[in-house]
This record gives sequence, C-alpha cells and structure tokens, in this order.
Amino acid sequence: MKPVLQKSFDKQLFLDNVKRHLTSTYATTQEHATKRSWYLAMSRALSELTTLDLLETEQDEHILQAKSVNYLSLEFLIGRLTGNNLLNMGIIEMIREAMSELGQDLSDLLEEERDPSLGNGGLGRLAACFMDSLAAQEFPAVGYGLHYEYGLFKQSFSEGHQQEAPDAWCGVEGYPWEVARPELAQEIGFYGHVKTEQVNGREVRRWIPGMTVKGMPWDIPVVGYKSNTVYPLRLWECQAIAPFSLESFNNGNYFEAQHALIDAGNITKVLYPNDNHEKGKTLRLMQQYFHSAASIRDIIRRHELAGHAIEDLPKFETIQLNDTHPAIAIPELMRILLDEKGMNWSEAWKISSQTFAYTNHTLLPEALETWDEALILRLLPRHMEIIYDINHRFLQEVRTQWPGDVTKQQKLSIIQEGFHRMVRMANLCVVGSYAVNGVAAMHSELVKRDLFPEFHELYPDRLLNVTNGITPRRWLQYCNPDLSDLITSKIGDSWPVALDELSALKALADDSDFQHEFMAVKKANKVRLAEWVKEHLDIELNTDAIFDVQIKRLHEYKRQHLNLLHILSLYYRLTENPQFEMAPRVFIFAAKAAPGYYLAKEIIYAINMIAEKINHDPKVNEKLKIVFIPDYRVSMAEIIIPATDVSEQISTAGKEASGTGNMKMALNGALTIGTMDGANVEIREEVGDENIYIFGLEVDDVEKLKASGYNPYDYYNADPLLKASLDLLLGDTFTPGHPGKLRTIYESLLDGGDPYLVLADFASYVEAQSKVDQQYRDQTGWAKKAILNTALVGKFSSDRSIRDYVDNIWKLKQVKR
Ligand code: 26W
Repeated sequence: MKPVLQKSFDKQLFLDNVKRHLTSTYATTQEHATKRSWYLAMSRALSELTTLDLLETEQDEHILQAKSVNYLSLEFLIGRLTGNNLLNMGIIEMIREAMSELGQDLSDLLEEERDPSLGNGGLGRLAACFMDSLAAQEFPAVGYGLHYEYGLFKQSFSEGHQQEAPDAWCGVEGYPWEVARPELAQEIGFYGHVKTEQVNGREVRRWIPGMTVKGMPWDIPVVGYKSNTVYPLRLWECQAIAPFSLESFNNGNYFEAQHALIDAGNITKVLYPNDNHEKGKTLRLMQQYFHSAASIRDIIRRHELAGHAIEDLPKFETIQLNDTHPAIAIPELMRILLDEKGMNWSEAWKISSQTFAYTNHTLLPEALETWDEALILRLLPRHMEIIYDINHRFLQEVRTQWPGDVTKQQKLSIIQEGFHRMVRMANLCVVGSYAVNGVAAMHSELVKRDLFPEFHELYPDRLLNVTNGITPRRWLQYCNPDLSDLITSKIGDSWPVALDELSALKALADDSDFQHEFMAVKKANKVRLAEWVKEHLDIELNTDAIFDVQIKRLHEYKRQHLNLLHILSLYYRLTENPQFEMAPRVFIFAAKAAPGYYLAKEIIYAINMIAEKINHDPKVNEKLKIVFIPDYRVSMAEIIIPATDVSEQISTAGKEASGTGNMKMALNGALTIGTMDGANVEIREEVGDENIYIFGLEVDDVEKLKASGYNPYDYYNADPLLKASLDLLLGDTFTPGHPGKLRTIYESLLDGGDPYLVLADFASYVEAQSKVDQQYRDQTGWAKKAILNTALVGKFSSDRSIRDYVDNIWKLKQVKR
C-alpha cells in the first residue's frame, strides 16, 4: 500500500481551492463565511482530489481488463463522508493543520455535514461497509443505488410520540462529495405494449414503452484506504426527459407542461421507510425497475466500452443483488439479450444466469417480496412475458426432478397461484442466480432448511454462507481514535487492514496497566456521550454506571420491549426494596419505527414515558436512568458505540439474519447480552462463553414451543416478577392521570399471543442481566472480558466478508493501483 496522496498533497494549492470554492461556489467571503460554508468549501476542494482518482481508476486499463462486481442495492447507508474519506486518504492531520491556518477547527467543520441517510438499517449499512472493503482491498467494483431526494425520515419526539420529518440530505447547496455524470445518463421506459417484429427472418419481441424518464447518475467516491483507488458509488436520479413539453407550454398550458416533470421527479423522491415489511406499492416497483434498468445499461455500456463481446459478460462482470429489491434486473438483462442483442433463449439464459448472484437478508415472511402479476403486466409488459418463460422452463426442470409432484411445482413456482396471482421475487432470484447466500452461518442454514429446502435439493451447490462484517476503518479507527491509538501503540498499525491481528491483544488481557488504559478510554468515551446527552437532552448521566445499549430499528422481533420489561422489573424491585443491590445502569435506546408500524411506535412511546418517570424519581434515579436518543443515524452510532459496556442483541432466535451492530459494539470492547441468533452465535464462538451473556430459547426450542401451543398467560401467572413488571403498564404510574395509555403493549404480549416469545424468554433474560450486574462490579474481571471482545472479533471485518465473496462467489482478482 502506498500513501501516495499523502506525498503529493500540496497544502498551498488546497488552501487556494478552499478559498476559491468559498467565494465562487458558495458565494461568501472569509470574513462572513459560516462554519457550514467552510465545511462545504473544504469538502468540495477535497472531492476534487477524489474525482481525479475516480476518473483515473475508471480508465485504468488493468481494471477494464479485469472482472468487476456490480453491487446493486436500493440502499447505501453511507453516513458522513468527509472525516472518513480524510482517514482513508491518510491526510486527516494535514487537513487539520491546513484548516487551522484559516482559523477553522476541523472537528467543528466535520459536525456540519448532514448524514446521507440513504438506507433503513442493516442492509443499507452493510452495502456501505462492503464498498469500503472493496476499495480498501482493490477488488474492482461499482456500487449502484438511487439518488433519493429525501433519505430516511428525521425523527423527533413530541410528548413521547415519534414525529417524522423529511430529510433533505443534500441541503440547498448540494452535497459536496457528489459529481453529476450527465454523459452517462440513461433513458428508462415504463408501461406501453409489446409487439412482434421480423428481424432477419426471425420473430423478435419489442417493447414500446408508454412513458420514458431519464436516469441521471451522481457519483460518490469510495476511497480506498491509503491507496489511489477510488470506485464510484453511482446513484441514479430520475428526471423528466425534457424540462417540460414545449408544445403545451407554447399553448399557454404551463402547469400541464410541468406534469411530466413532476411525475418523473416522484420516482426517486423518497426512500421507503419500511424495514422488513413489504407493501407492494406501484411507486416502489417503479423505483426498483428504474434502478435495475439504469444500472444494467451502465454495466453493459462499460463492458462494451472496454472492448468485450456481450457473450463474455459473465467473464468480466458479476452482479450482486442486495436482497430481492433489484430482482427485476434479471428479466431486464434477459430482455436486452433477447430483444436488443438478438440472442436465442439458451444463449441469453446462459449469460444471465452466470452473471447474477443473490443475497438473502431476512426470513420474516412479511418481508419477502411478492409483486402483483397484474401490476407488473401493466408497468413492464415485456418483463412479465420473460418471467413466464423463465418459470415455464424452470417448472419443466422441477417436473423432471419430481415427476408428478404437483405440490413441489406449486411451492417452487415463481408465480404464486390464487385469486391474486403474485410474482415471488425470491424464487426468481434463486432460479436466475449462480449463487445465493445468507448472511451468517445460522441464517444460511435456516435458508437451506426452512426457506428454500427444495431449491437446495435441486441445486445443492447454489446455497452458500457469507457471514456479514463491518469496516474497521469507520467502526474502530475513525469512531474510536483513543482506542485505536492505544491498540496501535501495542501491536502496530496494520490492524485496520488485517483485523485478525487484534488477537495479539489477548496476551495483554490480564495486564493490569493495559486494563487500566483500556478502561480509561472506555470511560472517556462514556464522558463524551454523557456530554452529548447533557447538551442535547438535558439528562445527567453517571459515567460510572453500566452503559447498556440497544440501538437498531424498532421491531417486535428485535424485542426492545423485552429490554423494557427488564427495566420495569428493576424499577419494581427498587421501589419495593430500596436496599435492592445493583450496579447503577444507564439504559440507552435509539431506534426509528416505520411510520405505519403502530405497535413499534407504541413501544417508543412507552420507553419515553417510563424514562420520564424514572429519571425524575429520586427513589430510583441514582441507580436507573433511561435515555432514548432521537434520530438514530450513522453519526450518532459513531458516538454511542465506543461508549457501550453492554450490547443488547436480544431478538427471538431465528429471526435476526445476522445483525452487524453486535459486531461494532464487541469490537469497541462491549460485552454482548444476546440470544443464539444470527451472528451472535459466531461472536460467541470467537470470544468464548465466559465473555458473552447468552440466554433464552434456541431456534429448535422456539419451534417446539410454538408447535405445542404457546400460551403467554402460563408465564405471566407463574412468574410474580414478570406479572408485577407487566402490570406496571396498566395503571397510570408512567402516564399520570391517564391510566391504560401503555395497554397496547400489555395486550399484544398477552391476548395478542406474544408472537416473539418475550414472556417465554423473560426469566432467562433477567438471570443473564443479573450476571452482568454481578460481573460488572468486578472491574478487573470486566476489563479482561472487554479486552478479549476487542481482541477476538477480527473475523467480523467486512474485508474478510468481501474476501469470502471474492473467493467463493465472484472470483475477482485484486488490481493494485
Ligand atoms: C421490502 C421491505 C424490506 C425492506 C428492507 C424488506 C427487507 C428489508 C431488509 C432486508 C431488512 C434488513 O435490513 N435486514 C437486515 O440485514 C442485515 C444485513 O445483512 C442483517 O444484519 C440483519 O440481521 C437484517 O435484519
């Protein structure tokens, strides 16, 4: 690795560029510039450097002649770029010094950046970590996503209730790190009809769209760690083809003339905020097709520009589908090969099915996408024909494998029969891909065993595992500089690109000096978080308390309400018995609920009301504090994660595909309390049973309990602590003068049948929590466990995940620049 940028960095030129942008781009003067203007001018000047490298990487003959991965994702939750790019460029300190010559403090300027929140949660953040690791390891890659005008909504609380506001992440000035590529724009069609034409004596189907829009690409640089490699994250924005119809404009119908513009602008207007819940809205399908079609065309453009024959597509390009959201790319590529390149079916299918690979991120039935056949037929008539053809040929294969077995055909068919015929996107992806993977060992086993058992029988080599990972650059080096420096002082500075090297810290786990240094860093990070909380929420935190953290989307399966019940049990015990012994604890939550998810919003409300009461109750508030940090986002995670002592990973076994927050917190020296679910299983394998708190039912227990007829009342009636904790939700303890306002949760857990087995796991959870409490009081023992967590989770670097994809699926070669 060559820190070339560092060497070629010309401070005077850079400062001139910042000043030039300040005046020419942002129309202000050094005397009058706000911090925001300085941040914008600085970032623009920096992005000029990366744009040059992006163009050079793009034109690099070695890359043009190598195989690339195209990562197709409707979400890239990249977070703030300026600080992270400076780190990857290796010039943080130089820029800090340069900006101080202009009287500006770099840390202050970095705070001016809005998070680009172009994702919902885990799946979007994973895509961002993967792009970072591809660039760091120089495996040729392009990320393809959407340029939403509004990212994930901003969250605030009003009297405890979630409020949503639009997130115009670009601001009025535009985002300084992106660059428009108008010469690469694409035209995308919708609606219309299909006709048959004769071409050279052959019948060819041709789609005549009824409406066309423009796909305008914006490139965001993905900067390789200390290298000159910069890959594009290419985000498509939907625009009207012409600004408006001149004819109607001249006729004096100005408003009608703008209609097209308004319609086209709608397609990439806003990110859908549903996480793990599929709704089947037309505009969402339009987003998906717009994204797929623009990306596929750009991939073919690059392939042909490099001088390659279309038949060789799988030799030079592989396309990774991030969940089924871009699944329509499969029939789109088939349509181009058949209708535009004039291939026959078997030629086209051979190419297409060797190009696509698909990652499954969830087993939740309500998250598995199905699209109304009638909707696809209307919006994308030719694609529906191709899906029928794919299915027809596939079902012949099924009949050969299981002659006469109609049930198998029904189960595997891409089309779900019934009154409303639906297209099953996951089935389309499995049939149309050369590899399918789950995202953690256990999840991948469940994909084989429960989701796709017949596919697994039919294609025994197709289903694989690639355990998720996180980039150590953002999630340790950047967000926790003190711990990074401490680690580097002990084991050298190559761990950010070779995270397994952290295992050398194991030898220091019993070293009392190191323990003190390690815990002093943790303490400083807790102080930093406590200061943030004091400033923004006016809540005072005891930084000697256990910082117990659950940060993730709000969902019943993630069981924030199990955490809440534990808090209620502590409150109950403390009020019943003021002598009740426990280490002081601060419970920290951050979570957005999908705007239409009623129960999730009720859980947020309950946490906020309970926090309000407990934080002001002198009988308990020396021991207990609850903070719900609003508007959870990447930049907030960067403050919370380094300050975490206890990481809550408490989903019902079998429901969390992997989790990645679990990895981030363990890497930063937190201990996990968690179920045998997702990647928790592998974290336990790495850190050892003594350094993690595992509790609760396992997958098989969950199934057995459900099969035997689970009745939450059995647990409620048998466990006085559980009953007392739940009953606290009934009165007006937390909603003075308004009894019953927290009933919804109580009812969902009892009369609602408790679908995620909160009550069944309560006792085991409380027991594990009391073990946490005991062991935290032994600070030496705790320090050792915390160090061992950091030392032993090197496996969860996204560099390793990417190498797994490269070796087992994509078969790429590194191209160093
Ligand atoms: C169509 C609605 C919808 C939207 C988003 C359905 C499903 C999703 C995602 C698949 C939800 C998601 O982010 N899944 C998470 O993916 C992470 C990365 O693999 C995993 O770590 C999480 O366990 C999984 O919940």
